[in-house]
Amino acid sequence: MTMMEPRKHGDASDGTVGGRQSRFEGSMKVTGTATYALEYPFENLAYAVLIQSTIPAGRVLKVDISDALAMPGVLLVLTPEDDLGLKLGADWGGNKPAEGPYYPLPREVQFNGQSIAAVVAESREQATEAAGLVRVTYEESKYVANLNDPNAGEGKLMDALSSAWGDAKAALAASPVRIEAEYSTPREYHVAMEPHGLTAKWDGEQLTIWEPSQWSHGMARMYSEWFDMPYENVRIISPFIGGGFGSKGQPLAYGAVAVAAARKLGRPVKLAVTRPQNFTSYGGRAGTKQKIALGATEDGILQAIVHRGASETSVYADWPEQTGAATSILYKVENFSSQHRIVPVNSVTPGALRGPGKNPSAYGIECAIEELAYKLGMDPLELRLKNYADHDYQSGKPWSTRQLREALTKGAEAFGWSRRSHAPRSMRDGKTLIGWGIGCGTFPVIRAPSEAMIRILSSGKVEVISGAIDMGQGTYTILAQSAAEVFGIPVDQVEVHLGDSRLPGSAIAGGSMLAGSIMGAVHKAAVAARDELIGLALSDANSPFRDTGANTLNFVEGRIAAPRGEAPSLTLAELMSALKREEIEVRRNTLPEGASAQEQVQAWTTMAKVQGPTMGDYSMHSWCAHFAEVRVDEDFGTVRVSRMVSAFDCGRLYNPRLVESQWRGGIIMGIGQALLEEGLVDMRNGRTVNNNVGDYLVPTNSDIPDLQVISVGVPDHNASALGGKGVGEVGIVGVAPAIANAVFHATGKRIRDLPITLEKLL
Ligand code: MCN
Ligand code: MOS
Repeated sequence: MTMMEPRKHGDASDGTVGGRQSRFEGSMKVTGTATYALEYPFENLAYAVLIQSTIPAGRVLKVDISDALAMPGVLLVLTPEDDLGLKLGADWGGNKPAEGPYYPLPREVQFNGQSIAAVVAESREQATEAAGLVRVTYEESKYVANLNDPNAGEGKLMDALSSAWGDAKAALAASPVRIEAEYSTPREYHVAMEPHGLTAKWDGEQLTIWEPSQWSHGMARMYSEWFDMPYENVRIISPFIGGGFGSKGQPLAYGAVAVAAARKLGRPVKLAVTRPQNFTSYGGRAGTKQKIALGATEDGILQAIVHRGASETSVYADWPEQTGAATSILYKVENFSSQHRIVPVNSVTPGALRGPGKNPSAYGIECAIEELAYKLGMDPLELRLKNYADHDYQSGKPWSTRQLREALTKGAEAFGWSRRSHAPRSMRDGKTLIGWGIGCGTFPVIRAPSEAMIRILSSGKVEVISGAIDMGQGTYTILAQSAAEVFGIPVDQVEVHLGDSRLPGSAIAGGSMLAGSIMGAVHKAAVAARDELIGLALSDANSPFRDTGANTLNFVEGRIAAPRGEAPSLTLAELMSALKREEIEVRRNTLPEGASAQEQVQAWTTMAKVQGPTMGDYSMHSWCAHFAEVRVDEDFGTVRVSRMVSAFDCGRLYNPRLVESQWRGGIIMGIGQALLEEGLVDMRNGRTVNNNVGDYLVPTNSDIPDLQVISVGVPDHNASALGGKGVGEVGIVGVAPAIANAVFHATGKRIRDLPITLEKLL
């Protein structure tokens, strides 16, 4: 089928790479037959419940557990008194800290909502009841509630995340047109539908953990280090995940507690983190602040960008939410200076949340660029095109591919941008103010080595086997498409097995790096398996192809044939039977030839071999341009997003149906970020006040208008083996500024701190 022919759902070509195959596991999920981590049945299961600190900083002086222990069914109460015998583990990068013990239930309290004790009982109800009877006495100390706390301080300058070229200060001072503004974003949370938790089970020296995971191998490695045991002895099982968005990439303190309790009791232990506890058991997106100054000529040529940003981190670990990440690569600018600081506060260490860094960064620069457009009296689309970056000014490297100009122009055309009238408050529908705004986004192409196994079975089925993760983004489906294409078979003849650290190694489902990485490995393994089969078919005495004189075979429409039809065509099953083969199994990885076993384990279990976007000759990123229309009620200040058009360059799309759904998912989260989401901190005690899905607002169906998404990408073979760039995160990046810019256009009010709520507008 050529590109020009329309594809209907269900076409045979839907099952090849580039086809619109629906998600395989979709029907299992909606009919309830997909088993999630906490749904597996176990005999003799015990239930653990966490107890979290109620002060922001200090020390646990005493934990009185006598009443709890006396409750029926209670098996164990763990407190800071208990040495669980754990060791510190290495970080994501595999960097080992100094040797030392690890206390998942520490005596030192570093934030409100830190796990400090746990109760294990015969039932969850009994454990919960008993947990309420544990009495903790603290010694409180001084704390910093959040970035806005007067005691927060300047923080620490992150040199590695700061960059400069030209002379930004001088160029800014000399610029005839300047704007300067400060933007801020609050703490934001993942709120995945499936809360965190696990079941841990020991069988002698073997540990099995059923836990939702974005990275089965990395998590197995971290658990093995905590429990000081061989990596091979830990198994993470995670075939289905109810959303991760960055929160399920590593084991967390509660995981260590459950595994330790299971070891102590000699029973499997299940620990379900409650929804409120989810808000402090791991970090969401850090609160950020950034000041941006832009200088330009009268006709809108950017002369300088000066950027100073900060994000909050915890008092015990550094997590930078890099506010300058997109600032440095979106526009052509000869004079640039950006610095990022991290400010320790008493919260759980923040973490990766869809589009980390790029997301708040794009919020700042994309609002600032429109502020400049209004100051210049220039169409913000024209200003963006005028300052289009022909190469990466930060690294000095050429773009591998950058269809951002096409995204801007095609997006504008589909949106009807040319019908806009420039002046704020100039478009209305009765009492409703209408505004239009643009926000560009970007996300780097990140790559990691991966491994895959292909098995051709005598039944003619082809199995794809990898420890990679599908948390809803589509890994099962695209891998089946990849193998189906190589073997020329219908996609339902392929079976994909994922989500188990015992299976071949894989990149993390994170940093939008999995699809490109694992597709490369599966493609390589499938081609190698096909080649092995061809070799057998041409040489085996029992093969009908042996005497054809052909030197290869064609795999088309489910049949294998010699190129000039010198022999009858066979199905895979018929050929396997002719060859008297039960199975052909091939394992391949994308590491350099000859990588040692140790290097292989390091590649799957740490970030040591991950490649950033500018490590080669090119600068490689995905790009997008969002066009938002808002309708603002003039009397009440309520904002509705009424329409969005978003155009993307993510290279080649392995499955456009799934990609569109990824993009829409990101855009929906971006709408939430713009209008609803805000982790509220009680300044009196550092507590997250709205720690539930009733009070921490995320968008629902009625908040989401028609979202038109357009692909303007071209295959990028520098970025990945099959030409795709990252998809999963770029969709959220640039949405919030597009909406903030539209709100300004509608109302003439510039809201620089998210979310844009009605009280800020009135
Ligand atoms: N894809 C494609 N063509 C490409 C690239 C990707 O068809 N060129 C499609 C595939 O269906 C692939 C999906 O997009 O499965 C995502 O691919 P990729 O961009 O490589 O991202 P990852 O597989 O690494 O997934 C992680 C990414 C991240 S980092 C977050 S955060 C996020 C996201 O995916 N979390 C998600 N999307 C999510 N979607 C769901 N349903 N749930 C989450 O938690
Ligand atoms: Mo995504 S935030 O990198 O898991």
